[in-house]
Amino acid sequence: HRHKSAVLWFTGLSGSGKSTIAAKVEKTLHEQGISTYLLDGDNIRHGLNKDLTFSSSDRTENIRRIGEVSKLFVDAGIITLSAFVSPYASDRKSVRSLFTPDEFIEVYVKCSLEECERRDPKGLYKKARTGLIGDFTGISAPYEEPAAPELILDSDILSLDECVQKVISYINKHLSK
Ligand code: GGZ
Repeated sequence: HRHKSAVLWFTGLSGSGKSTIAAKVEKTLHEQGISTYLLDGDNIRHGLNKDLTFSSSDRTENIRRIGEVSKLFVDAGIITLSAFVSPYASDRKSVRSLFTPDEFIEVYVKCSLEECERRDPKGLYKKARTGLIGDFTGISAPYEEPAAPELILDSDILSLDECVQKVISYINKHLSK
């Protein structure tokens, strides 16, 4: 398969499944011989953006830089998967404006706060509830839902594989050359 490059911009609460879904989409694309790059907290917040906190202005700067990096990868012809909470609609809109309409695919990983908190894979919600972590998205900091994302993955209803399949189908339909 030949594909146009684009960024798949995964947004959603901590624990919604963004990174897990993005990683499995990436694996599936690799098996089809497509070159991809995954940007997530592990390779960005510990490197390029290690000077940034979770204040609203630092989150804005975090997303601005990630948007610019995503743009470089897309210009290099790579399908880029960016998985960040990206809680502010205006920040996501600014990133979108860097791309042509075909190149920016906003994927809302939609999961109830209740379910994210039940999963709590890193124990962060518990720390946020007890005040050990401040400005925590969903608890003490806002999450602005996307109004018109290209894709919605109901990750508290759909299985991981069903979420992955929805993304792959979208890519095959919209990005095939
Ligand atoms: C939200 C936080 C916070 C606060 C640490 N609020 O589940 P995780 O652990 O792996 O994903 C979360 C990640 C969010 O970083 P992002 O760069 O995606 O955020 S943003 O787009 O808003 O800039 C969570 C962890 O970092 N984490 N403190 N206060 N998430």
